[in-house]
Amino acid sequence: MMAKNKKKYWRDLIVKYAGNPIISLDDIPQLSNAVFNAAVTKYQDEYLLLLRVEGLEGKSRFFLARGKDGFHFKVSERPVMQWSSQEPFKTYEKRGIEDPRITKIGDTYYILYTAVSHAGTRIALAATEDFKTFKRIALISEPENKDAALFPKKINNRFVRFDRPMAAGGNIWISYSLDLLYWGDSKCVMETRPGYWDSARIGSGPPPLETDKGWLEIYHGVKKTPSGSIYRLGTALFDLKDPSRLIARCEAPILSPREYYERTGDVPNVIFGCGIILEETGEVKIYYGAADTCICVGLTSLHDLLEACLH
Ligand code: BMA
Repeated sequence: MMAKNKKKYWRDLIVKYAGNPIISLDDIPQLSNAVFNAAVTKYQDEYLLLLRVEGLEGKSRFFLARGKDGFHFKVSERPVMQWSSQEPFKTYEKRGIEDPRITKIGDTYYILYTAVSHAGTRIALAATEDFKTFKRIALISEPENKDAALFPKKINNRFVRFDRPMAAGGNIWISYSLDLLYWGDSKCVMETRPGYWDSARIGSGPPPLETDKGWLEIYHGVKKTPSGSIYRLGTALFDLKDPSRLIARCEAPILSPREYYERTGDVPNVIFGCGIILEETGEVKIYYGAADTCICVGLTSLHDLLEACLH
């Protein structure tokens, strides 16, 4: 066991909240298998998490958790979104819905999530204005695509998203749309790096943050080892006017699985971030799933994230 005061030379940029995990299976009011990969937003005077909860049968649905301080949450009694019973969603959500990301545009909170079926994974779009009624809008990709993060505003009159088609290992792409329904003009914007911690696969995390240095994206990178994959988080910066142009990318990850709850679970050694909150003070909270088993939060600042990316 490590001596209590031993300096942690391997400490990451992101500081893990001492009360992690903030949500685990015991907090879910229905018998379930795991809770992980939550989207986050602020609504009225609360933090809301849209939680991916995997049931005992193995399929995921979304519960909603509410909290006042960003660290303590109460989970809804029932799921707020299940796999759909209405076509065309019914066919493509037969194996559940996963990994939501929330983006607010105007008064609407858009939810991009992964629809899972025998046909593979597709990106799906839903929306809510009050977190009581959730309306499905469309399936917006072909298979195999997932990890979609919608930008919080239109750029040159078009909606913009990052996504991750499962080709050539798994790289991050950008696509554009006039109406959120039909997407195109797609380009590969960031690739895996041989020899690096993000050598096997990468995918976008939370919706990009607009900063004066560019669009800041927290992404996950996967490295394959003889005993399985390791999922970590990193930063990348894209041009404000042309978000397909990568300006900078971190060398080292900003968050790695090191704690027991990140190393041990249904899928070991996983940190998977779908949610980010930038506070008015410049503090950043990153919500992440740990080991596909529980939800944690990590803390840093916008300044430090940009520094890590640029230098
Ligand atoms: C990814 C997604 C995530 C999951 C991660 C680690 O491909 O399926 O939902 O957390 O793998 O298992």
